[in-house]
Amino acid sequence: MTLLEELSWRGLLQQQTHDTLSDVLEKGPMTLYCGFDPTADSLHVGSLVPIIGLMHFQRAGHKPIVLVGGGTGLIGDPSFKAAERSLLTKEQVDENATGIRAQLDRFLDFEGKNAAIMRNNIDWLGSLSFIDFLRDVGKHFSVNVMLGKESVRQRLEDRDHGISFTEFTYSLLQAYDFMQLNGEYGCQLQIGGSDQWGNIVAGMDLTRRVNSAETYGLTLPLVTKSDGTKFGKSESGNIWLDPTRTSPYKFYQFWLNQSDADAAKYLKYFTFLTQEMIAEYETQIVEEPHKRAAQRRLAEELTGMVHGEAALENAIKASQAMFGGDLQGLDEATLGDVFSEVPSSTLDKGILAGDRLLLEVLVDTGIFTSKGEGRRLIKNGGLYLNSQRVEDEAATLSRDSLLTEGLAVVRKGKKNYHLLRFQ
Ligand code: 545
Repeated sequence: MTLLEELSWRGLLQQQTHDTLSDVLEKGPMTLYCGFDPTADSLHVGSLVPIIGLMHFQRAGHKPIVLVGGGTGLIGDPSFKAAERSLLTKEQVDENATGIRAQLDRFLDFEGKNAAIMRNNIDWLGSLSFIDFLRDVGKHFSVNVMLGKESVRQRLEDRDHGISFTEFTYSLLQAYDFMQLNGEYGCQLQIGGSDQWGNIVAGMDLTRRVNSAETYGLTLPLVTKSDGTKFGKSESGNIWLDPTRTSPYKFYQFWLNQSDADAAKYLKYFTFLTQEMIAEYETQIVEEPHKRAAQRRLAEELTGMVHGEAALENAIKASQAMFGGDLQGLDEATLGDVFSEVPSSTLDKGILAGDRLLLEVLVDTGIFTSKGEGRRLIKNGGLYLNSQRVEDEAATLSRDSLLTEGLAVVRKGKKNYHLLRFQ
């Protein structure tokens, strides 16, 4: 199967500028690029599609360039954006660029025969002179054509949400990058989400005019959800790749919670599983949907790829915690995450001196309405402290009752959790 056939069955091929692109790609290694503007200090799950696109190209022997938009990020891409954005400070863009550089670094191989390259466009855009830019670049662009671009149509029609000269010029900068990378590395292809079509074509035009070189463009789909809500968000906001913003547990849960209608599509988009394996998951979604095998695999592949194996193990363990799984070894942050919606009580650490009956403390915190209720539950084997069954109604509370530095988890029966926080 050719690379583009592979991208096509996965649903990753939105548009291409030339039907001959596949033939050219099959003839030999091509250098290609995709750009990421540092508009935040972390990438989110939406950025994964083009990243995985670059990975497919690299696996097929082509040479990917990851471009961090330290220059373009100072301007802001207006493509399909409803309103003008406020400028970020130079310090902010710089800081963000450092963050996303480190993230992008993990997905591609920067060594070997077709080693990936990472560049920042501030290196060439930062020193452009305005007069030279207007003479050497601007002259090649027709404002008439630019006014006809779908990506800025809304902004031109709606005076209340107009577009500044600054944002309107954005696509010239992205075009300049393609020309630059074509000159410096012989880069012949730019890929991006479908919102990038106009910018990609602008770069091809400029590269043809200035470098007399033929280049190509390819777009990938923007990820949608079958229920029409926005992909990449949970109740608590964006799903980021940065583990301090979205914990690996939350990240794992995000994928685990995808609907049956989306699970197979996302396995094709986001994993490298073969067509046969995904077909098996498709069958399982129909025949045994309650097992959620496809979602589980999706969550495992993505959490492993983005956060590594250790974080994946931890996320799986944390995901079992709510269902009676072992709690030992989970750190306080993860436990806080897992039990974020469970009632909790805050107690003084002094209470851990060793002479207070657990039973009494649980009555004081309202977990039991009476000692009698507590005794009955212990007799029936239904009280758990940190996933250990409490056998003795005379058990006292001590430092050993803690699961972590300041947490203990009480479980009544199968599913009734209560968190004890010690301060
Ligand atoms: C800049 C200079 C270039 C080539 C491309 C660019 C960036 C491009 C753009 N891309 C988007 C983006 O989002 C912010 C990233 C998260 C911090 O704005 N003008 O930078 C997204 N891109 C990935 C996909 C995209 C696109 O990074 O192309 O379509 C999302 O799927 O929106 O020379």
